[in-house]
Amino acid sequence: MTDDLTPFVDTLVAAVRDRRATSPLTDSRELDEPTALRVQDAVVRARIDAGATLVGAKLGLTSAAKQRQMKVDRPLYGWLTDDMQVDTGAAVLCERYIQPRVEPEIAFLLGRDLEGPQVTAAHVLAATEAVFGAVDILDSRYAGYAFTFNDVVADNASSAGFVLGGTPLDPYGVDLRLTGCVLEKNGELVSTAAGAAVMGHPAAAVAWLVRALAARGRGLAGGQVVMAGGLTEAVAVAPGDTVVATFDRLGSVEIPFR
Ligand code: 0L1
Ligand code: MG
Repeated sequence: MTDDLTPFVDTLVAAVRDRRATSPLTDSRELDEPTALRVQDAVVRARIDAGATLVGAKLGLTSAAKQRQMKVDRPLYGWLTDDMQVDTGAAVLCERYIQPRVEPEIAFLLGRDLEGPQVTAAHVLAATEAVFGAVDILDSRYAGYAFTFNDVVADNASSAGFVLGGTPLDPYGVDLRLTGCVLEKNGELVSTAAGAAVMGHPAAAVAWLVRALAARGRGLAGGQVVMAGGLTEAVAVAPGDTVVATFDRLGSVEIPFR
């Protein structure tokens, strides 16, 4: 990390630590995508240096619903660490976050390494040990989720938490394009979607990630979890809310927020 990126990294690390939103990095300086990715790497490295373990990756902005909501027209990715994982049904303290939102996703547990510029959805399915219904807990470090694409890349794709459901399936035992999902908050229906909302097939989204990583000489490792991106718009949560995401055949994920 060159010295000139250190203020960016420090700003984002402090925002997470202090649970205080900051203004977009691009308010103070231009930030291109390669530089934003270097900031992302350094932010994740800081988390690992503080004791966390890298356990996977997440895609963001892979559905039209999410792209419309965030006014961004292409996908991005970030990284997951073990301290972000929450058990389904466990209460989540909102005070851990700045402005939490949730969105239902399909997650992949890789059984073996995946890398290369030609990887397709078929390769992803062949390398997958199990698929899960999941919920992504987002927490932009930028006030009001107001950011440019490169700002949110630098902010590790708003990564903050993730919950895997309790009914994993063999990826060949389910047509993920057709996997329906119902998102409810406090017993009220919020939105519905099917797996195809994510780049036509959630495994196609993971393949996109593998190809994007290959362009940087990287890949995914067996044992890692990959969240394929929000099927619906993200929903804000506050203490007292309970969110339930119910997936066809993959069970449900419930999160009581305190
Ligand atoms: O999981 C995501 O879709 C993250 C994308 C970043 C934009 C956001 O914070 O919603
Ligand atoms: Mg997400």
